Amino acid sequence: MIILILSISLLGFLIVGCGGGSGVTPITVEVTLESSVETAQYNETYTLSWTSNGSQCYASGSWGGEKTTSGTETFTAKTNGPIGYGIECRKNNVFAQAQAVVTLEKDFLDSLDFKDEDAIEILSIDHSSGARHKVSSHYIGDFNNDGAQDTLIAYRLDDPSDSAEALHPRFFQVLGGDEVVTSELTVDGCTSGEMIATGDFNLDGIQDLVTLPTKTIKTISGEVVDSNMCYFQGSESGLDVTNWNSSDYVDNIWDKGHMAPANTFSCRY
Ligand SMILES: [Ca+2]
Ligand SMILES: [Ca+2]
Repeated sequence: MIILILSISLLGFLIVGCGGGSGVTPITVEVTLESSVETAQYNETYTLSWTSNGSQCYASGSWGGEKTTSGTETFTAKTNGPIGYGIECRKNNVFAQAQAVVTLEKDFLDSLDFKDEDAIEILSIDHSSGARHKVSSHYIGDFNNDGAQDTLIAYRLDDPSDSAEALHPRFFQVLGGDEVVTSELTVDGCTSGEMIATGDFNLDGIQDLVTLPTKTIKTISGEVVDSNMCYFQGSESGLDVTNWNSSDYVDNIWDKGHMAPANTFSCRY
């Protein structure tokens, strides 16, 4: 009997509720969100604009926080790929949402810069157009004993018009510290740029490097490289290659003094 009474009471409430709403204009909330561009290149700025008749708006997705009910906000493209922005506005308990997607495009050279900060170019390598190219190896260490990390980069080209360029890697040194110093190391005759080993070979307390001969990694075009060992001597001014001689450490050649057969490694010190 108690259950019956409660049911009747609920039914009565529902009828009153429906009847009372027929004369009230329902609240509607709208919001629009637009980007100034669909696609933005690296470091390009773009603007989001939004407007709503709601009383409060909140951002979601790649931005956040409470927003005014209409406004604009400018962004700088730093990452890569599609990036989504959402906004939700409300009045009382009625909500509306809008989204916008901007596709950011970024070259490989910019791929390490994710923040909206000034980027400093520390190395730029010019070569003939059309040549394939790659960083064949790199090594990080302290080459001048100043406590700051430095980098040696070996860079290979595959230029069909210049076989010497394809055979010999180029080397670039980046000395770290408060002021980054970049330079190309001219290592005439060096054909090894795939594997780098380190040690203090002359026992002066400063790290040295050596690129090792290899037959397993070739030039970009697939040519086997008859490679030698190329020494980079650490010094207070960075890696020093002035004393290196391409005929000192040679792989896969006849040694003049010992008549070693081909495919035998020969090292003269
Ligand atoms: Ca250093
Ligand atoms: Ca040394």
